Amino acid sequence: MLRYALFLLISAVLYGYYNLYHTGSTAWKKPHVLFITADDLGYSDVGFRNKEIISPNIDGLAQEGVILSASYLQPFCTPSRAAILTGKYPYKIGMQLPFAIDHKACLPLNETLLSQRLKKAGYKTHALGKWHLGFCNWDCTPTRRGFDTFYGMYAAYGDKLLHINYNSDDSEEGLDFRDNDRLATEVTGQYSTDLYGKRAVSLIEHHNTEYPLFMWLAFQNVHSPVTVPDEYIQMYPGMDRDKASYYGTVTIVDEYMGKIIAALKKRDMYDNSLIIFTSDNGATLYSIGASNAPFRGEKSTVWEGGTRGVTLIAGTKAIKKKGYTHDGLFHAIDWTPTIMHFAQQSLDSDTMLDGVDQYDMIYKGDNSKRTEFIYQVMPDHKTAVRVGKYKLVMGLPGQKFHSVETAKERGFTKTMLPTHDIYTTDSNIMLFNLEDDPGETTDISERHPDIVKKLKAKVEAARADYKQIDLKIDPLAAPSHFDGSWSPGWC
Ligand SMILES: [Ca+2]
Repeated sequence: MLRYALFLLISAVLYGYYNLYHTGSTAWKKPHVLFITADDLGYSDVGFRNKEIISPNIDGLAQEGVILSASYLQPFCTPSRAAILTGKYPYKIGMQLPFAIDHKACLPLNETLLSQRLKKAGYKTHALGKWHLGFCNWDCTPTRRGFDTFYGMYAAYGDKLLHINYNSDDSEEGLDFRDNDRLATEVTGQYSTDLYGKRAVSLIEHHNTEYPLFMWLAFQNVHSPVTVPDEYIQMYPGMDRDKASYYGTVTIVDEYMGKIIAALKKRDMYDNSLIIFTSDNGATLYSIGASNAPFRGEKSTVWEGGTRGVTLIAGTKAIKKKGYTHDGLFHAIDWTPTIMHFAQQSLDSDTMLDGVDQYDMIYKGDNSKRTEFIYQVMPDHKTAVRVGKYKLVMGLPGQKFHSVETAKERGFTKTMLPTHDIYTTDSNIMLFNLEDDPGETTDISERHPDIVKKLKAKVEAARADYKQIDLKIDPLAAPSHFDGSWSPGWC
């Protein structure tokens, strides 16, 4: 009897604790959410996968958090960002293709972004780094899309010191860097990762801890051009300079990860933070040293190497089971519902998202709720779907950025290419068993016509929903219309 009473007492205490912890009672504050992306970072381009790379802070986070080994993104920057921030498949909202700087295009304004949802939930919201979701109209820009502040560039890439970018025909150049809406001419000559990292630390130092923080920090590194201050190249003595430069672009990001963690600790915010670190697509193998091993392919392709990301998530209080690798399926579109759950917010009942709430997967290591997903859908090529262990690829998996011969000329060795040549034939349909063959070496479509038929039906259903917003280059975007800068106001 006494034992039963004790059991009841413990149960009551645990239940109370659970409620306190999870149901948004005033005693449990909403976690700060830091969503940090490294642009074009390859699956193996972190220290915990490649011992040559110096990234102790990222490795430390991975060690104390959860590594998601089957975290999928999109083959390019724009659709990945759209997927994360909307919780919807980019092919359904016209966002499957990357934006050029002078494309008259914008992430559709009728979509509600994660930043808008979190702001409504009481978060202070900040966007730093690369936006790349359109800026032709002020309404497209981050400070009109749920972010209290913005510090960074509107377009895809640019010189990391001068912050200038060129229009599509290379006829004009202009500064692309804003501090909120203001053109930030004072940043010229300062390296972008330093700028973003320092601003991130400053925002944490000045954050009013009465409120939860949402920081969207999209580093420009390790995207090309592969430039980095010399001291980071010197950290890899004796190494080929191109390779050391690439590794250096990772190491400087890691250094700021350390500074951000230190700043959170100093403000007593760390234990109540959820830190997500992820790539946005696979590495481009043009960068010497970049690797998506053990996967095939690269950025822009629907091979695993183009779509499977380095992803980890850490949180002292927010995550119960940690210090391990979860191999369940996770997709970029799952972040919105998952983060909203961590933020103790229910989504409006009329919110139709493609993403699933993976809170239990992240929080306590449950199985993934996801058993299938669409990699990407295009009308006639670069299309793939995964159901369980099977992946069906339809059409050419990706465009050719360069030939194998060019790769060799640029010093690629066979080992730098992820176990196979990065290209394939133009076979229309390929089927892979990713459990037995994660490197996608062997097409088994002829052996399994029934599985091909089932997966093909899923692709066809998805293709029926495919739409793409018109990507038209508009000469009105040119910097000569805006005092030499890239600026909103031309659509
Ligand atoms: Ca990218």
